[in-house]
Amino acid sequence: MACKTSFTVVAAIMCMYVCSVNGSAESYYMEDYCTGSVRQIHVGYNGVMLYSQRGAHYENDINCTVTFYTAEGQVPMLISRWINLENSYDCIQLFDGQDTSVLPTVTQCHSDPLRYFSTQRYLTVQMTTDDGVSYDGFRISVIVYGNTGVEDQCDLDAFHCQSSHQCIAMKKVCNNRDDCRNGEDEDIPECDPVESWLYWSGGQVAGLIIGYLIFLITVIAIVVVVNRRCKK
Ligand SMILES: [Ca+2]
Ligand SMILES: [Ca+2]
Repeated sequence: MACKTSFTVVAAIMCMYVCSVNGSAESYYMEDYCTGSVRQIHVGYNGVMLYSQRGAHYENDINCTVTFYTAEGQVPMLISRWINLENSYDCIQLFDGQDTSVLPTVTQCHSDPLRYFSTQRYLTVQMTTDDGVSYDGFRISVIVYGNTGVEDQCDLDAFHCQSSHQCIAMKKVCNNRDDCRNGEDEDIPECDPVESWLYWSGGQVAGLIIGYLIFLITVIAIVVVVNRRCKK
């Protein structure tokens, strides 16, 4: 019976790992949206990741635009994980709408953290660069929030707990403690431990491969130990 229980636990851990990887946010790259026509990406429960490019540095002389949209009654929220742009020359612009026909709500040509709630279900992101000097760009999370017409009163370096209208420091997001009254700061895709681990491991593909290898070795070691004990 003990052996059966042990194998069930191993199987459950495997399932949890695979499910958590499959359930993490999908990745998109600004460099795929530079051909002129605005493209739209649906933001579902898991949120999405937006990178400037796949390689080490973004291209010069680009003008790329992508629009995120949510279901009715929800708004996209954008949080930068890191930004590295050539100061004053390479820029991100945010348009509160489904294209760039409205005036940009945010124009950022530097590497400060970026956080923005749209006021309705569309949010358009544009990246433009000049003809010289490129850095490593950005990684931005786009997640779904519940209500339209959000008035975000928090500072740029704070996290808005939407249901309780609290502002908490960004360092309290994903720290395994509920700092928002309803725990929203621990309930966003960024808090997924696998996702965070991949980020800190320094590269998505490398992180994914190393993560799977470590996981497989761990499972094999557990199976071997359990097997030996069962034979005794
Ligand atoms: Ca540049
Ligand atoms: Ca927290």
